[in-house]
Amino acid sequence: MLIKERTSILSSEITSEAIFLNRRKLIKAAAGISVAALLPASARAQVKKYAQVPVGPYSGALQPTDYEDVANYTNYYEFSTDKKSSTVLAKNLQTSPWSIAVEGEAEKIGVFNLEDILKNNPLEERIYRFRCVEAWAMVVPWIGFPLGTMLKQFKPTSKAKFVEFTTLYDPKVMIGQKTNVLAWPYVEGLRIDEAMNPLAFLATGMYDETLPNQNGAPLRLVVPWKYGFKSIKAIVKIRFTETMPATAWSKMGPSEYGFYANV
Ligand SMILES: Nc1nc2c(c(=O)[nH]1)N[C@H]1C(S)=C(S)[C@@H](COP(=O)(O)O)O[C@H]1N2
Ligand SMILES: [Mo]
Repeated sequence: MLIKERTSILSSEITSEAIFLNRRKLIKAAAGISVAALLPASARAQVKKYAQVPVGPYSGALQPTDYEDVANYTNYYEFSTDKKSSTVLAKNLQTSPWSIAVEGEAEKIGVFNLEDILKNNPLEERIYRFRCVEAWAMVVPWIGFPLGTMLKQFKPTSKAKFVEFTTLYDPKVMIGQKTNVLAWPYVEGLRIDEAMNPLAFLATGMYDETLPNQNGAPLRLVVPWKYGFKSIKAIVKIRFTETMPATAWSKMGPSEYGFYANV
């Protein structure tokens, strides 16, 4: 598989790249200046919540990709297989209030409000080079919290060998679910030790902003050593299992998208 890494800065990116780095400096200096004014228009339009979040311990010293590229070239088959269409189509998704069902091999199961989960999981920033879309590695400053820390709060039993994640099923809004490009709802999974790896991350934001809907709001997985398809968006269910979950992509193409496919 061809991998195109965007390590060189394109001329079109220089402005926002400079703005981004400048913005970090401003944040670090806690200068009380309106940093929102420096953001690209699309980012400015979003709720600004996360400006004071500390950089996490596993971040790389990497040049972030242009925000516009990360937000406007996505894979979200619930809306469209076209990488540029989900930006508009996903605007109709209601991401608040949001609850997550926790099921299976754990002591603390039930339905939890995302807000309550966030109270127990302080946000940090992780700058990952991430296989966002096949053949395209982007460097994204994610905002969120480690997956493993959250999973432990549900006290998985010794039978919990895997974790299965499920995306919302709502074909009225997620119009791509009216087609059969994938088996809906989208399901992904990790072996429990992969899930507990400190790099595995749950994102609620990126570039100091609330996560755009097309990138998986309100909660999406980021597994930087796996192909993009593992990083499931709009999670509504987490299930601890003894057996390997049947995932949407492994049903579609088991040889190409196997459960353990690494980058
Ligand atoms: N629910 C859901 N999650 C998903 C997908 C999807 O179609 N639906 N696509 C996956 C694929 S194939 C990739 S490459 C990444 C892309 O993440 P990005 O769009 O934020 O770059 O999301 C993954 N998560
Ligand atoms: Mo992908």
